[in-house]
Amino acid sequence: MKLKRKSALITGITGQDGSYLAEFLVAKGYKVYGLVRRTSTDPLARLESLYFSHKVTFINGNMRDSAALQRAVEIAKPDEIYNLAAQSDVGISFTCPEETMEVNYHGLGRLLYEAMKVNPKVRIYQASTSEMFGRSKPPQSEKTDFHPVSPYGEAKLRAHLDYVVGYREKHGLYICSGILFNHESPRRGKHFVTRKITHSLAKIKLGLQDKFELGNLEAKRDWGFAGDYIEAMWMMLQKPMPEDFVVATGESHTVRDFVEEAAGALNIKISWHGKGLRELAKDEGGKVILSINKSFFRPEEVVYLLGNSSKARKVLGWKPKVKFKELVKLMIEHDLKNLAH
Ligand code: G4F
Repeated sequence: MKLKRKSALITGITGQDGSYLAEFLVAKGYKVYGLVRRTSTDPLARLESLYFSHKVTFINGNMRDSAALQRAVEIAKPDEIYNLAAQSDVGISFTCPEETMEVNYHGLGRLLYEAMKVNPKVRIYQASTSEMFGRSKPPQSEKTDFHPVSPYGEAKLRAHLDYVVGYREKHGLYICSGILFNHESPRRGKHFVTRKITHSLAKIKLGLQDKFELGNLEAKRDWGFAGDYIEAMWMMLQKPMPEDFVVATGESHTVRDFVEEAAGALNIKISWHGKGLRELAKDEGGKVILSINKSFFRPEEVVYLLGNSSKARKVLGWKPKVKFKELVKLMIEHDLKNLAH
């Protein structure tokens, strides 16, 4: 007897995680549908091979539009939904708090309402985040209290409490939160700090740029590889009962460490000079390649994130494959290769 192919709907398919997840699910034999928001720049840049091979069905729409979400779930008739669409920039959430709440919180409410009408047994993955822990003391696990400090963290926490925990307990919906710590890759947007660093340093190495600017160098993040993390999303939805999981490497580094590792991977020897807003990094010839700009600091900062993912390792059998040094190296190699063309 031929088994029915599973259908998955991915919101946020055009982003870093969405593009890796779409490739992963296509390889597993899923029928994959992706919600695509209209933008003036090419939204499918990360998905070209899937687009031209017609392996994914793209559906126009966005998280603010109930009619579009209704149409998307009616077309996809999903067995699984991965809600990755978000205003995902923490810094921007301080200047656009309403938009952040609208998309990251109310958007999930609209999606659940439409999805449950089409298939009450649908399994839903919600992209929750370590930003919800905010000021909580590290290491952070599923048992740690939430203390978000940004509008982004607050919107994601409300979505987690009202729609993930709330709908699971009150309506018996199969929905899980993946509480993912920072995850990066060559597909990361250049406004996030890791890709900003690798892309800027690769340009400096090739003589295409003189210097770049950063904000807080002392913030600590638990950085993993996005390609590893999307597998955990899928694993969560294969369990008989829905549960929430922290996904992290268990290793934390400062932004400064990331700069040093990336410079090292390019054979740029850097030295630090000065303090605070006047701090600079110079190359071995004494040229300033990095300075601090106050405008990249946030009104409130999450100082230290370090995840304890022992539950995901034990219950899902998940573990990260790419370590910090390897992650930096693969991002640097990608940027160097692309820029050299
Ligand atoms: O790369 P970031 O912008 O990532 P952030 O704020 O940690 O958020 C990312 O990870 C979250 C998971 O914890 C996701 F939920 C979220 O959607 C996003 O993917 O900043 C990392 C750190 C911050 O402490 C920031 O203040 O880098 C610091 N930083 C220093 N200079 C900078 C810069 N961040 C950015 N974006 N640009 C800078 O010039």
